[in-house]
Amino acid sequence: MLYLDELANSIKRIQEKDVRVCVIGVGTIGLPLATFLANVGFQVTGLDINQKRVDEINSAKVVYEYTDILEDVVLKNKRLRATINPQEALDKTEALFVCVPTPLNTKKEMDISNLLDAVNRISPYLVKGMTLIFESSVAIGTTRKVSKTIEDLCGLKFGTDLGLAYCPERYNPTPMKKQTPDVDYTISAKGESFTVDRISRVVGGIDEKSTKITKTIYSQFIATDVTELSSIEAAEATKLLENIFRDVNIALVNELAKIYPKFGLNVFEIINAARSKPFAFMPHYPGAGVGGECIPVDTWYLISQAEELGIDSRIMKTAREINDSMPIHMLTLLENELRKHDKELPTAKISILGLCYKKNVPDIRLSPTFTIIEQLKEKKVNFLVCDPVYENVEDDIKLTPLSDVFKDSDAILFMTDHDAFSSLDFAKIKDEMKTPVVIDGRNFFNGEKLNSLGFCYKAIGKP
Ligand code: SAJ
Repeated sequence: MLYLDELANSIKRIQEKDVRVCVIGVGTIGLPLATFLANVGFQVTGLDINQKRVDEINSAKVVYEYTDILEDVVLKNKRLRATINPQEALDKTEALFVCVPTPLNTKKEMDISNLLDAVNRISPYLVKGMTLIFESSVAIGTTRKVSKTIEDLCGLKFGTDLGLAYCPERYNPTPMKKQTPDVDYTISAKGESFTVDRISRVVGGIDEKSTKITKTIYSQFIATDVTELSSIEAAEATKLLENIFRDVNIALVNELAKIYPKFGLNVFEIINAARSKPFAFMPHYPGAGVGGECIPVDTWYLISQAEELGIDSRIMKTAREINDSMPIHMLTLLENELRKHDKELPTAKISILGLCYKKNVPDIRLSPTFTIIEQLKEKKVNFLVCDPVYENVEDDIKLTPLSDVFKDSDAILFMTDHDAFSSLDFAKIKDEMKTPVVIDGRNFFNGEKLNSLGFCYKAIGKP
């Protein structure tokens, strides 16, 4: 088995793809990983608790950015199969990847119930020689803590019987088919798109052997680097830094977006000017809020840990506060504009464009739009939500088609900069609306053009 074999032999077998692997949790993070592992030749089993998801995978009917590769590995060469049965999934398996969600609980603490559930399901089937690799974002020290639970459950020891490593996911949620280059990254990446195989990774193991085995596996499908770190904790901390760095820098420009317009300055002009500096500046953009299961979550992991250490992490807390305030800032801009038309919010009808937390990505987790909806419901405001990118109907949010969302509306609240909103016929929309107010939360529209059409255009970060 991989971890107990001579390292050179294990590396050789990995390079020959003569190792069965299992990905536990084939959701947003796990399925792309399973797809790329199978695509380079590994026999892969995806283990999930959701039978519907398993069926979608086994019929390659999952709509996501790698559907074409999924069809190959599931239907053509049959190297990827999903199941809800842990015994079946771990049979003859030597490397296990754990990619289950680690959201926040209501007290903004890390919730590892999915991790513990996965651990309980697989522990009876763990055998000596297996290597476990965790990808889920976690607070520092969590992987080692969970490994102790596994040892108690299966009676085997990491670093003796089992290999253990942490290789944080760096999944870049991307739309189905790339319509526009990753604007954020254009400076350094020249419009390159960051697919799973083009995103370098870091890995930290319980020992050098675990690190080397893990690095070798990822290197089979990652075209760029896989950096070895000194410990599991170093890898956990790296992931947190990456996302907290983004959260704090977005908070900075969100704060500037409340200040600069008071000087009659457009913050986007300023950011793009600063961006012309060839070093030491990475552009981030203000907007209607920070959503998704990553950026607004990972920062709280470290805030809670710092608190336990008696350290008051003021920058991180303030960043969370500022980014969480942006939907409210949108509403303030809206109320001010409506008042210019002798309208008060409670009597207005609002058209919200965008439920997804990010451009062109069908994902509504922790979307800033939910804060808007909560506030409007509290104020008993009549509103409609439109999002052409999001299809799920299960949610209690009724989506209105683009063709009907503007009728008798008093204002458009623009929350998500989907490409699907880029060819709106504003001349026609103005005729449908009662009060032509537009609040742009994503620097998406040309304000002068809208004003020339008789709209009252107001945007985050602009005077
Ligand atoms: N946002 C801004 N201004 C910006 C960039 C983003 O307001 O300049 C907002 C977005 O609109 C969105 C939120 O922040 O609501 C998060 O978007 P994102 O693109 O920053 O992040 P995610 O959650 O889609 O993916 C992030 C990425 N992390 C980093 O870029 C450091 C991704 O690489 C990670 O793999 C992912 O988190 C994760 O899984 O951790």
